[in-house]
Amino acid sequence: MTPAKPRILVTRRLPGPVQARLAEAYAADLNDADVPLDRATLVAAMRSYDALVPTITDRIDADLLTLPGRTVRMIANFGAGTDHIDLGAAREAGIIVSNTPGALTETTAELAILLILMAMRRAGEGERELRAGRWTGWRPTHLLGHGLAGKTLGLIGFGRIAQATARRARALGMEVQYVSRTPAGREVEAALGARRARSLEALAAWSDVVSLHVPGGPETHHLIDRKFLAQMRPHAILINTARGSVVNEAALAEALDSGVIAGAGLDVFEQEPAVHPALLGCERAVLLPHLGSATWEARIAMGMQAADNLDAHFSGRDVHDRVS
Ligand code: 8YV
Repeated sequence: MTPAKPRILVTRRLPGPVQARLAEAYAADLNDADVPLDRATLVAAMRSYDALVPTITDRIDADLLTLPGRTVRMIANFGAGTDHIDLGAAREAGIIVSNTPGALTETTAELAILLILMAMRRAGEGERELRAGRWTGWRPTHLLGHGLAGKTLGLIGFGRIAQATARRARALGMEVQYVSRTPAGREVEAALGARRARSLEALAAWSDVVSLHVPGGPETHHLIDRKFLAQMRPHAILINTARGSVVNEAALAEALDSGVIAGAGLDVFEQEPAVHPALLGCERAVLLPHLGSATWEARIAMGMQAADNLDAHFSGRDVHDRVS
């Protein structure tokens, strides 16, 4: 008799090739309707499946991870960020958690560059004006923005996505500086032409574009606050493709309205899918609905990486992307 396939729950609809692979290898319950799971469903799932494949829209907290009668032993997250999962509680409960770093690096860096260009060249304002029938024709001083060549990009965090963003920014003629807990190696700095800023304050004071690349969670909560924004240059812009919780959105909206900084490009928000109403009213903010990794290439690669992690776990091998 062949052993029963492990039972897995995939909490959101994933790209076809990923679902096909999971359905072939596992007794997989898929979510073709793609409705976010409610709490009661997640509670029931923790007590009936061997593994979950969740996404950022599932809040997997300590209560869920320590439920009596829990059967789930592995959580193969679809995504790199894991701030929606209580990793400490998972570790204590002996639940393996994995993520999908690497699969979305290039795609997310592309989106950071897209936001930089949109904000610096006022593309969102222009598109809104044109669609609203407010465009009165070409004129020499219409919607003037700033070019990137010779400007300085300040990266907060210097992991994979930040470095991929730096590489692209260099190709566009930008200088690159960064802050991170540990300095990058000499070779990395040399290859990217990047230098480490003395402090967050120094980075704010010397950047034309500040781009965020730190994980979410208590340690980075509201790292970008009123004080930081006041240290930025008045013509500078803030880009966030990391996590909404890193930015105090009320303070950012205030800084944009009062001209403390010139613009922002945001792909992530504190209370997704809700966006701070003051930001919605800011002409100089480019706002995207968390599209960082939204390419077929990245989303398929993320799913395949999550499947690799499941396969490793269920065949008794080390889980490569284990985070707890
Ligand atoms: C993902 C992301 O699409 O991977 C991440 O950390 O922020 C996104 O690009 C999302 O998290 C999927 O769960």
